[in-house]
Amino acid sequence: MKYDFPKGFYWGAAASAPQTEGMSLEGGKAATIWDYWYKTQPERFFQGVGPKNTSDFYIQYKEDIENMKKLNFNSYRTSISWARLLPDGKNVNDEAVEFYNNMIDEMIRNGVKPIMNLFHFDMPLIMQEKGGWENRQVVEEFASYAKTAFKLFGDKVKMWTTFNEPIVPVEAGYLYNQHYPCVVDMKRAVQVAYNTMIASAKAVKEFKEDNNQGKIGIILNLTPSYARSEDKEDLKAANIADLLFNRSFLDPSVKGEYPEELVALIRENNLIPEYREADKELIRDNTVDFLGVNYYQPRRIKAKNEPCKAGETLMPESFFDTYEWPERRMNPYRGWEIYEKGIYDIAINVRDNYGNIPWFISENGMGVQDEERFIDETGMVKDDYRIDFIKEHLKWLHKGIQEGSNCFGYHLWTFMDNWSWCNAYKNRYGLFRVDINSNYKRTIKKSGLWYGNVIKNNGFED
Ligand code: BGP
Repeated sequence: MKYDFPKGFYWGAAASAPQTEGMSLEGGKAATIWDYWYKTQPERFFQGVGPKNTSDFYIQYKEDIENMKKLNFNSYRTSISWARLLPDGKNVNDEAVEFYNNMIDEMIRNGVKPIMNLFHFDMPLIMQEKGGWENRQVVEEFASYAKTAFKLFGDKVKMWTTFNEPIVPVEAGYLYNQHYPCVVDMKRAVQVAYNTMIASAKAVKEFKEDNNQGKIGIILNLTPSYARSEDKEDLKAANIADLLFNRSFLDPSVKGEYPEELVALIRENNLIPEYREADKELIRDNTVDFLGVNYYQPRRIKAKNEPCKAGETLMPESFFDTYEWPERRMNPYRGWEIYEKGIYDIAINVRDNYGNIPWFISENGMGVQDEERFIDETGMVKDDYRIDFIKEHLKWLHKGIQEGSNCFGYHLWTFMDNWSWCNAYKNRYGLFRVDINSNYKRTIKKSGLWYGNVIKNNGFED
């Protein structure tokens, strides 16, 4: 069967500044929470590898963009580093402006449309010292950073996104002790989520006021919640997980309001954050033009075996249990379930419940450990598993598009192996292998050649 994608489909890959640029304390850049956390607790990072050099994109971006062109990319998403652009929070760093201008120009010259994101988990340390997203002042600082970025690069960049996976700093930083500041407190987590949403709406407002000709969106990791059974209690539990992890950003970003059920849940549990009266209007009037969806895995949910005990610390899992679907297939390295149909379910959900807003897959990919095992005699990683992974997801995406979902692109995570937060270089995701022990040398993988052909043909046969 032939899988043809719509004309003008956006093909490419995604990355972020902190995971690829390197030069994390050079070029005038100030520290982020990652630089600070690594300095204070290097043992939290796989094999002690920190954010300092990451994948050397700051130096090698020209060759990288040429490689993108060789694979026929027509688009690429990365982010601007807030701490690089405004190291003291106020004054523009000229070196950063030069770097981002050069990078953007290089992309455009090579026919690769830049999609520029403003925040990818990389809170500047000086902002975290003020309380990070818990402090409303930081929301204002973010809006002014967004405005600066639009002014500086808006003539060339026509597609912007406010946040990548804004729920992740909430979960990882304020619930599950996975990212700095390693707080475990649901009340504070809700405040962080709420203020982040306000920050996104304010950035959209700045963008629109700037009379910018481009489009602005947000990138959300949507993890469909599948209930164990049709039993009322299982369905209720799955709905709560969906409200907390998906709809908490999806609804206000696209529909301009929080789901009533979510507000009720938050209220019943005394978690209402501090807010301002004008916020409602701000969210209502500043919805996004398009949506980026990162899809990696579903969530399998069942009703709680035992109800929470009084006095127990409140967590999302106070409302549901997760379970292992007996038929699941796993990516054992990352510990994530592989469920390709999830991408189709998202496509249909966006079509039916979110006004069929233009959207694209902004991340999807497979992280594999010890990929050197698969290097052949020519030095190429033979990553057939990655080709299969992409292919199977694309088939389901294709079906969603055939059925009318307004999806305009597919971006793989990621173009070249990059630094994955606490996992550092444990799991590799790239179309290019990066040798971190040898000047970050890039070598194309089998999946890179395959993907380049898919793009050339705007689809594939299988
Ligand atoms: C997403 C992030 C990316 C990237 C990816 C892979 O959640 O937006 O930054 O890291 O996941 O996940 P990981 O690096 O945790 O393996």
